[in-house]
Amino acid sequence: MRATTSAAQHVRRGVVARRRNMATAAATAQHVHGQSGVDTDICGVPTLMTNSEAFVETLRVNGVKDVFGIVGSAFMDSLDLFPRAGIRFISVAHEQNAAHMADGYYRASGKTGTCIGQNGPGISNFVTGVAAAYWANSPMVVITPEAATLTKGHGGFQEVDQLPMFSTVCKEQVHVNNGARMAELTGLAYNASIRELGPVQLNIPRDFFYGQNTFTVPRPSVIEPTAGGENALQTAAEVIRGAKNPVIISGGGVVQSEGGVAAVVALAEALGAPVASTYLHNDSFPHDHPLSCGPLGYCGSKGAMTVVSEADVLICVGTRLGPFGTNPQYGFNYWPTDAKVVQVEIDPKRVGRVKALRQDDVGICGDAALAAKSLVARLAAGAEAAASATKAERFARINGHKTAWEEEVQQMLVANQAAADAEPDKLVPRQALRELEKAMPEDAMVATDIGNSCSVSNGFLKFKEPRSYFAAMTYGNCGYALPAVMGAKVACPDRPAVAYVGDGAWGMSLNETLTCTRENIPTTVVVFNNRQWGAEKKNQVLWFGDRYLGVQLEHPDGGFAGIAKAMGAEGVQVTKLEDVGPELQKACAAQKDGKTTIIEIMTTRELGDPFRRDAMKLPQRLLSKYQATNESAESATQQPIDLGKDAAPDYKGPGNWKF
Ligand SMILES: Cc1ncc(C[n+]2csc(CCOP(=O)(O)OP(=O)(O)O)c2C)c(N)n1
Ligand SMILES: [Mg+2]
Repeated sequence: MRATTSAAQHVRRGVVARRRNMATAAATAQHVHGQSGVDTDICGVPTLMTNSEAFVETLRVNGVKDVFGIVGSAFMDSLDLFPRAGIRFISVAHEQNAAHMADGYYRASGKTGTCIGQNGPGISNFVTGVAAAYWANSPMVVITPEAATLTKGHGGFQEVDQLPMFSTVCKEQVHVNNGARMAELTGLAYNASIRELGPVQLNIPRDFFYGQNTFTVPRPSVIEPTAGGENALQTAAEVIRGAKNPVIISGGGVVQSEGGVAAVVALAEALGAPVASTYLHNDSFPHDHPLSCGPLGYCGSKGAMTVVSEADVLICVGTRLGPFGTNPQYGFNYWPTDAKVVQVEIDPKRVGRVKALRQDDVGICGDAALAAKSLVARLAAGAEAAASATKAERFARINGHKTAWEEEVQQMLVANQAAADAEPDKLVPRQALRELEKAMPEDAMVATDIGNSCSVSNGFLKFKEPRSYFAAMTYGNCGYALPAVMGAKVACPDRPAVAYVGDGAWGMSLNETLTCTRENIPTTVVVFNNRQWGAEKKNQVLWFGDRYLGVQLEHPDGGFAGIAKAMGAEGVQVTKLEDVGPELQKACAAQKDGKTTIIEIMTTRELGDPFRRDAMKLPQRLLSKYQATNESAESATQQPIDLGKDAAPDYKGPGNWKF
């Protein structure tokens, strides 16, 4: 009885305080980033609530509309409130994919993604997805209900230490050490995700979802980004002013920052500077802009690499200059060692970290859009840039490099015609990729997986708008693309969502086809079926004497198209080049009717360049029993020995060793 009375008093006090606070709420609403339209009346008002109510209300005022996960008793008391708080719970097939969905959700919308799961196994299942988001710099809150405080350490049901496993893949870890701090610490996690641009863990012992306290839900607070230090910006502007051949490299930070692409376009046009995109950030500059050169890095544009190789000043905006965007490609060490580098990077830990900055280089710790705008203003304020006089001549040279590369790509499309002729019912991967490129709807969001066909697609995916391309970034895990683009589709339901996946990797995510149909997340998946774990087989082709081990795949009759149909989606097997484009367009149009389609493209076993040439060596063994595995040269053909033929055996035991 007494408890009830005091609860009522608290509630009454809460109401009075809330009224008093309304004027303040309106005045500071503009500081709330990305959650326009969210009713934040409750913020700052001490209110008696259950711990679950405090948790859910804090999610709500942080603009959370969608949460990905798998149901579990640990957080059921809060889950029960989601619908009334306007939060959709998207029930998935595997928690790893819930994390990828939260990642894709952010990458498409700019809004922090959220995932939740059951303590123990549900949470350890998150790890791969969170690591991928960490390397994609995607803000998300990973909510990890934990074993109860009074039993933790007893080795009870579903118990695992949940903080160490995320310690290096989250930017910040927030542990709720008392139920009364539920609102404070939940709010802190959302603020941190945006500030740190990455995943933040919110670890909540499951008993803390119960109980009641007077909570003050914090108002979301976001630190305003800045262009960078005054000295660094001015020094950079002078370096750029003196450049004869400036080249811009536009990275993921440009996609992430508000107005980033427009600011880089303005900088490029002011200087007549060509723009290359960093590795797998093909949406960081409009491909149809005359100064666009295409992507750097693995399977990227040699035209862009040639342009970069000729620069005297490289203006690298919104990038940590990771190795896969600067290492040699196509045997071409294109990074100009004597060019001056200006690097704009928002994370102070990553300025000059991967590519060291030298004496004449300039590191700017700032927001990509604001820094680019500041550079444009500083250039306009002083003497004319040296590059202004040579705009036309440089433009002609850039165009020459771009055209030369396009001609080379055209040649590569037919490089293995003999093998293609030997398998007339199979498509050459690059030819299929070109058809897909031509048919891709302009506003599509495309996610790509890890594998050979997906990597080659880097050269065949072009975008006009940012937040359109979600490749599995440097974490490089197979199984990324479908769930990532599903998250993007939830955030942007009116845009076509397309995933490119290899047949091996598809085995890791095809279970989410069930989620697409059940949760009405219409998506199109293009599966490149080459009957092999191709990217890894390429290593065995080049350096291991075509001894195939663990790389050959077989699939059931009816293939993945059949499996898709059994899961309630549309499924189609494509064996003719002329069907590729129309099938993609049909599937994207069908998304408007709520349909998910798996397009299985039957390709030859042809393989593109290897991923890790930088890390591989020809084997030289020491023990006599292994001498037969020594190799002295790369494969002369560079292609699998079963290209255009029946599958070569997987050499798993002495019975079918090659020698
Ligand atoms: C989770 C995970 N496991 C293993 C790997 C190693 N790996 C990289 S590419 C690849 C082969 C991918 O094969 P597939 O999806 O069929 O595409 P393909 O290369 O044949 O085009 C593998 C196994 C990885 N990157 N991620
Ligand atoms: Mg494959």
